[in-house]
Amino acid sequence: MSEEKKLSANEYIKTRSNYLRGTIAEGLADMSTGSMSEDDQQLLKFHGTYQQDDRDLRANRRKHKLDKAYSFMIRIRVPGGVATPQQWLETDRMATQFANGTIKLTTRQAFQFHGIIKSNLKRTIKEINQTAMDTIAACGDVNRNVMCNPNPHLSEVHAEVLKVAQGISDHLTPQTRAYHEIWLDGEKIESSEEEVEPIYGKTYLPRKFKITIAVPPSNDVDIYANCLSFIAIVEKGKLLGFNVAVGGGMGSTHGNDATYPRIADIIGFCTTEQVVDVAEKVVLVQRDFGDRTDRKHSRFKYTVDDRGADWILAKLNEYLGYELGPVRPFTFEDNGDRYGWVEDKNGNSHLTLFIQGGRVLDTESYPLLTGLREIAKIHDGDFRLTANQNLIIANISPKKRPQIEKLLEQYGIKDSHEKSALRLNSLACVALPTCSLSLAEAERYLPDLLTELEEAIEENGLRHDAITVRMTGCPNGCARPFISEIGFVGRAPGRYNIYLGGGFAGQRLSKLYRENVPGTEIKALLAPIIGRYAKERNDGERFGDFCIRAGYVAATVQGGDFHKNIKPEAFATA
Ligand code: SRM
Ligand code: SF4
Repeated sequence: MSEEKKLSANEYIKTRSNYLRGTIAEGLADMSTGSMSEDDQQLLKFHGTYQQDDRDLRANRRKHKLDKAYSFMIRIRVPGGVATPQQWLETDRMATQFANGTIKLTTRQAFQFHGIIKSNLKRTIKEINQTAMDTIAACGDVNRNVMCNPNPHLSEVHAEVLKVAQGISDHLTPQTRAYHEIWLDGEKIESSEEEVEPIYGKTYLPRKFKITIAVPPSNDVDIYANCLSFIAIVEKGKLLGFNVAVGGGMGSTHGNDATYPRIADIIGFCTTEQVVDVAEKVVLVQRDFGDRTDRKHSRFKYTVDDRGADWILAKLNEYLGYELGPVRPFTFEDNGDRYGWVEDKNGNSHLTLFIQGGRVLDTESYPLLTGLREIAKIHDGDFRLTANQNLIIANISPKKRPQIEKLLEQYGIKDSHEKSALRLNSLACVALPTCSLSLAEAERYLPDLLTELEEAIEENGLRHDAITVRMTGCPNGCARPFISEIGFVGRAPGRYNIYLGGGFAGQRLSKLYRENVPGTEIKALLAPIIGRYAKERNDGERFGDFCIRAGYVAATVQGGDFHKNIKPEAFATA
């Protein structure tokens, strides 16, 4: 990168932060305001929390000359998405006591709380740590929550792969004592000379970094959207090692073609023993060569695109001191979850529940939070968060299953997945009212839009045909909309860009089909395409593939052509 270019403002904030301390401790103690200083807001992300305000209340508060209704979002790391019943119960308690009474299951297998006021922030983070979970590096310019295929019925391989995910997570966790000092009343170190941050250094990474591990044929963790992915290669039930994929990502900005989503490149193979080393060295390549001058160009996907996957592989081999092996064959079938009950060979049962928008809460007609609380009280297995914002009640012993089935019935959770395959394959990001970047609704609107689209689905006999559909309130892509078959991306209040043609297994990017469409017109636009798909599809043809064959959109081969060839000739037939 050009040396004359000025570093981005965040680089200076990190440099002068004394390993992420800034003035966070002082800011927390200042009760004259519910907010934190601008610089500390950036640093707080590394500690797993974001300052937000309730956007539903903004206009009214402005009218009455009141400050914004500030509160904090906390993200809890759950490597591989596995939580014990005790951790679930504590998460539920804190959500009710300190947050807005809901638990958000995120698209990266983590928990989120919303609506924590400043005076409760420290106490909540401290109590999270008392449950053997943490929030450090849940956000910020570091490696985030490491994802992993959560299907426990693949128990032997899964257990091994999960251990690998947790190993990567531990190895890449920042070493600064700041987290302990600020939140856990840990002893203060005398001077920053004593501080060691061996992997990241003083300025950490140029931008956030994301790692995942998939076990084919399931791509439920969406490896193509991650900075670094490991694809388990399993032969005859034995884990041989992992293919290594680099440079995926979703974020883009409307109207800025220099930003685009990108599909990861698969560059080699490593053994299980090498994984942590490979993860560290890929992180070091990004630390040393990522763009620190422009945060819109600083994700690893741009480093890979600018320098080329071959260059990255050569540099990685140099950092490793050995070479990755050749890529091994594998197949992904889909990127969704498998709902309902499944039993493993040990006789334990696992139930995957559909959690709309990943939001666990009680409503009058659906007391999900309470029901799961009662289940957690007697559950002798664990809970697994999926990357599709769903929940697996896992490893239920034969003894407990009848009791759990009774509770599922009592709280109306039993049939959580008796829904159209369209809905079961849907994802929505948080968006309004908490996300400061959202341009339109997502989590609060997608359920209703799906109800409208389900009319077209039912009319055409497609209730059981899976089509992936994802909505985000802005093009940052938190629900990975650019690799779904139908993507809705917020453009302005009530208006969305519609993207079509993504790959069913998350292996291909979509393409813009229509821009800035009012929500009220979406069904009319999509119903004819759904109708033609039902009548004209080839055997086994997926909706995304059909949209390309029928000429609604051109195929997007790689991020660089995401904005190109928007209108194929056959566009007019839509
Ligand atoms: Fe995200 C920023 C929510 C997964 C790309 N994301 C945000 C913030 C923190 C908004 C902000 O910066 O102020 C959102 C908080 C909303 C709220 O009120 O809670 C937010 N992101 C989420 C979650 C909760 C969405 C959800 O509904 O589940 C997901 C939390 C994951 C986790 O547990 O760590 C979430 N975000 C993702 C993903 C999906 C993934 O990682 O698989 C992506 C796309 C993949 C990628 O990173 O490329 C994603 N989030 C972004 C971006 C765009 C980054 C970029 O490359 O440009 C931003 C904005 C930014 O970083 O500047 C962002
Ligand atoms: Fe917010 Fe945009 Fe992410 Fe949705 S996609 S949570 S609106 S940043």
